[in-house]
Amino acid sequence: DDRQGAGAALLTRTRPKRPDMYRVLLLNDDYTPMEFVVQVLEQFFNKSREDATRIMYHVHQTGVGVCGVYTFEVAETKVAQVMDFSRRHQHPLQCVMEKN
Ligand code: TYC
Repeated sequence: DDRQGAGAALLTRTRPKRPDMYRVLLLNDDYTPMEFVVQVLEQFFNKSREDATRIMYHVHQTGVGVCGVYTFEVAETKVAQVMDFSRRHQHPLQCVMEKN
């Protein structure tokens, strides 16, 4: 056991536990241009043109699609970046996160 001191023993874990993971999702709408969605997937989710196009069509056809799975803080940041980018371009594109 590598814990040291009462504080460490009582307040912390010896083994780091796997962090909760969150899916970041894009939602379909009738107005955001397909090319803009592909650009979002390339820029914020590091997708290739091919993967970005596949994900965009999946969202277009089913209503929702997974952009990636991240820890809470990273997922939160991605959602905020996409929502800000979409708002600035006056597109209604919605990006949300949900616990895995
Ligand atoms: N449905 C949009 C259109 O026909 C394209 C689109 C795809 C919008 C995915 C949002 O998350 C989205 N222009």
